[in-house]
Amino acid sequence: MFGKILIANRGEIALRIQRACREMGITTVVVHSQADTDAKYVKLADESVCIGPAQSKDSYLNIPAIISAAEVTDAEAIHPGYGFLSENADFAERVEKSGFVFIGPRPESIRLMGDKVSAKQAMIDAGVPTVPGSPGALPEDAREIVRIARSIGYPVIIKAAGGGGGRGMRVVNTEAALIGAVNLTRQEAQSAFGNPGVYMEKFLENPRHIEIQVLADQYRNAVWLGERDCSMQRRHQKIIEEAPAPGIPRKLIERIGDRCADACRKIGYRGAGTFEFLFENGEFFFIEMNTRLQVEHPVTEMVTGIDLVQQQIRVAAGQKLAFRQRDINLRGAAIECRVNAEDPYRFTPSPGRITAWHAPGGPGVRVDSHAYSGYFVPPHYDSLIGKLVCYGDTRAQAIARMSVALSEMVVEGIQTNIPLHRELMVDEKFVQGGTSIHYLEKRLAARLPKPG
Ligand code: MV4
Repeated sequence: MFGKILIANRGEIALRIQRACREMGITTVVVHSQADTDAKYVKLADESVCIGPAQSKDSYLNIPAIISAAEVTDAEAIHPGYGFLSENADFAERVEKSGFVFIGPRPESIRLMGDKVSAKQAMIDAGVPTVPGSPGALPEDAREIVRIARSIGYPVIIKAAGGGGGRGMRVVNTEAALIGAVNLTRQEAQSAFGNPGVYMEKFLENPRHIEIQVLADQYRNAVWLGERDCSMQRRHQKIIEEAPAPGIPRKLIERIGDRCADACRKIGYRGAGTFEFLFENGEFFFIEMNTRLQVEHPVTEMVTGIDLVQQQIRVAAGQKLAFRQRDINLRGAAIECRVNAEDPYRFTPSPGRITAWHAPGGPGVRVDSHAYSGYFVPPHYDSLIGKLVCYGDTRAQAIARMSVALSEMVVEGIQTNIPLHRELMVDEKFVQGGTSIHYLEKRLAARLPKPG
């Protein structure tokens, strides 16, 4: 096992990784920007290294500075967390070429999944169901593109091979609009991702977003750890996630989970990963695979009892998975509310000093946050300041615990989206479960503006 790990991230996930390391007796080095120097989680680490100014490109995305920090502190491995460099295959490669272990998949796996066309082909080859669409990237020839769209049937969606997470996509409803849309998406893809490749899929109008968590070691052992429903989102930003996904028959989930674990074995995947699916009319359709730890990993931890960060570290150190699929028991229900420093009505960021912070507690309540009374939320990064995660024997109990937790929680000095979460915990459709990816935006549009 490693003696020392460098954490190449910030905020709640830097603290989450630090906790996992301490529990395992591993020393931690945290790298930080000038904006994060005084944060308590930075002081709490065994060592810290300032790697540059506040702007992410000069610090958390500064590959040479991070590798130098690992060299001067004698770290053995680097955990990238989520966001920043976590899905950068070149970073993973440079980490390994410099003699450190990258706590994540092999660079080739990151690259395979980073190109959404090759990712989809890999899933087709592995027997994972995908959205009906073009065989690979679209050709240049306009007549050929028209023919493909006719065979799929309108509406279709054009997606950039280099995109993902909602970037670089365009819905097309009619043949008249097709070629213009393809050309525009190509141009945007070229300038945003340096890759003009685009592909076409049937556009699913009202799906849910369901994802499967997987974990694999380097010896082709792979398991799936249940699903998460991440349909409650706004502009591709998830705000509530839960496990299990309400109302989906276990048999269907088990079938898709087994396909995902098979796919991991087939491609020689190592580490934690997430298969993203759209779920509509009782069917799963693969869209993308994320090759990192995700923000919402705690809901999976709560229903499986498995510490995903510790497992990532173990498999990165070359250990074999200590359990098989039959050892994994999914129990109860868990819900996560992302607490963001933002205006709960206009969604504009609300950085600044937190003057009062009271975190809730009690049975089945977990708070993953680096915030505290007196903490300054810097304006340079993501607005996530914490995650409130509640577990119950049933979904109803998890919701009840979340409602109580939200009622106890106090954050003063900045605005947060806690009022929105309080509303959603008593929302009839949320309580019923199974809403689509469009539900939150529709509900927000119908919401009365803040009084005053
Ligand atoms: C789709 C889709 C409908 N049909 N693909 C958006 C994020 C990216 N991961 C894929 N996305 C979508 N792909 C087909 N064929 C609808 C979306 C989509 C979406 C997906 C998941 C969660 C939220 C979403 C919000 C809008 C659109």
